[in-house]
Amino acid sequence: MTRELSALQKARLSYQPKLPKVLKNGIRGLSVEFGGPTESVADADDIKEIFPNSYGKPIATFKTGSTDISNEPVNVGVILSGGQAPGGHNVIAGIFDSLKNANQNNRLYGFLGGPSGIINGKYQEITADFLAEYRNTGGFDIIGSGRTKLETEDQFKDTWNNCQNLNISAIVVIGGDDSNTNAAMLAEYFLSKNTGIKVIGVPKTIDGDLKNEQIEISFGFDTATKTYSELIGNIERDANSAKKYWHFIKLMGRSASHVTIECALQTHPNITLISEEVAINKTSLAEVVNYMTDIIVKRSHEGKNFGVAVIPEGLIEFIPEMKSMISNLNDTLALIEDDADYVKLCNQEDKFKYIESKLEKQNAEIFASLPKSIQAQLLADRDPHGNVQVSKIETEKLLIEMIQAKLVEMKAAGEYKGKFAAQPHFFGYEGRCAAPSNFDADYCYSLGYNAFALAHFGLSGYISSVRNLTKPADEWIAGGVPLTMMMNMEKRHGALKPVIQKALVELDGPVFEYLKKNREKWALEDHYIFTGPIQYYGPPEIADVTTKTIQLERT
Ligand code: FBP
Repeated sequence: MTRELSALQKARLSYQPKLPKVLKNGIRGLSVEFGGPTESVADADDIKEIFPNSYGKPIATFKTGSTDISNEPVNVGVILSGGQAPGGHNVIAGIFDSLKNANQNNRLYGFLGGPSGIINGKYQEITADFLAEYRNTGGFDIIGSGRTKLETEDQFKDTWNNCQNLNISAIVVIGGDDSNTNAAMLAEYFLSKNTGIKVIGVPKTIDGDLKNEQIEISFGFDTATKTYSELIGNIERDANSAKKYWHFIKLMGRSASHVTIECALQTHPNITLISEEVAINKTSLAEVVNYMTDIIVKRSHEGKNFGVAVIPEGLIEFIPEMKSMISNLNDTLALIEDDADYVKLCNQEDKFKYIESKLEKQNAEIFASLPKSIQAQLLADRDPHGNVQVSKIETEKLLIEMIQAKLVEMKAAGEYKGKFAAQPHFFGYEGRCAAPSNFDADYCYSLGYNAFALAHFGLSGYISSVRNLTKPADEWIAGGVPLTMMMNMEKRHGALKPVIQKALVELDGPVFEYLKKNREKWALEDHYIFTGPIQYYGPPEIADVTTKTIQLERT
């Protein structure tokens, strides 16, 4: 079946992504340099014990050189894992071009539906023709994705069997922090069994929280934040035209507020909440409401009964009393999962009451004070990695409800005379499958190309690293970072587990500093910026420019 394509879609298929100069001659033109041994970001003793074979490996950097390639073809497997992020197809295109450049007989197999595909042995061979219609496109539909956690001996054995069946010598896991934790576990297992199968991770997530000195940005963050910023700008213009609504926009980003802060820097909304700031200041929910209400009232004194507020989706987990309640809730849910008294309850109300009765007193009171809808959202299933699904919690509506109630009180006390009409929004899924910006198209292709190079040099338990990203692609630096370097121990499903540490917004960093310096001005005066849609063609300062975050952090 031939698909109908728009003119832009057709043009994007033939876009040739840029590569760092060092990778341009393929694997043959490379040599690798190593740094010293590395340590995990925290909990070194535990991580070392869990990863005896892969712990402490050095950082690898590719240099121009030369290397031999045997005539023996190699087979590589790839999985897309976790939430969609723009550019995933280009990572696969990069791996494919890199391995075919090394040897036309090399093969690439895509496992279907995420990590479960590699356990169940469901795959699709990626051929040039098959790949052609996915180049530079958004989405993960080429092979699908999933959130299965790889952790049991049986899963590892099945994975090994399936790799042997296809004679696979390297697996590339394209994923976020949890998926790269899977990659680290799998790499350790393969090393412990002397399988010779290498595992390489690729840093994906629109959340932007998989980063460190060597991983400057996770792919998809650039395109997703540009997409949301376009929408926020459109809403700002609508708010400023109609002058009758407050728009409360929740933005994706499960824990960290990188998406929110980047969009704020791009669009200058009137209110920007940053979860990390709320956590450090131990701001209560009531204080968050007071802060927002204060701005709403001040604007109304100037006749402005409208505005735009951006809210990170992870906020609820960073408000201290909510955090403690959610953690108590997580432990309780893990405990009562098989509790016969709980399981037999059919009525939602009875279930809520039962759970409430198991919580510590203070947490039970907080839980009980929340609207029923929010209670139900807090109790929704955790994802396979034990995370609360914050995308399902309507924090924006909770805040609207609480602010509304406060304004009613203030009106009665004669402290507020304005009108408050609010529109809730949630931008998340709108941006995760957008056609990758030039930056993400180039970055992803390079990450994929580089991932095969790392496997070729025999490295395993590494994440593909392409950095120096504020410079033109030619000057990008390619190499690999050991996954154990990024790990620490965290509580999941009620037990301590090794996981990749999320990078949160640094409150003493230049990005937050910029927001802090400007947010008062943006609150009362209107400094809205209308970024417009992503541009794929045109002058580089419009079409190739990347995020404000990386520019502030790296220049
Ligand atoms: P990843 O960490 O896997 O990239 O996913 C992040 C994310 O996009 C979050 O921003 C969001 O909270 C979550 O996925 C939504 O998950 P789902 O796709 O399962 O609804």
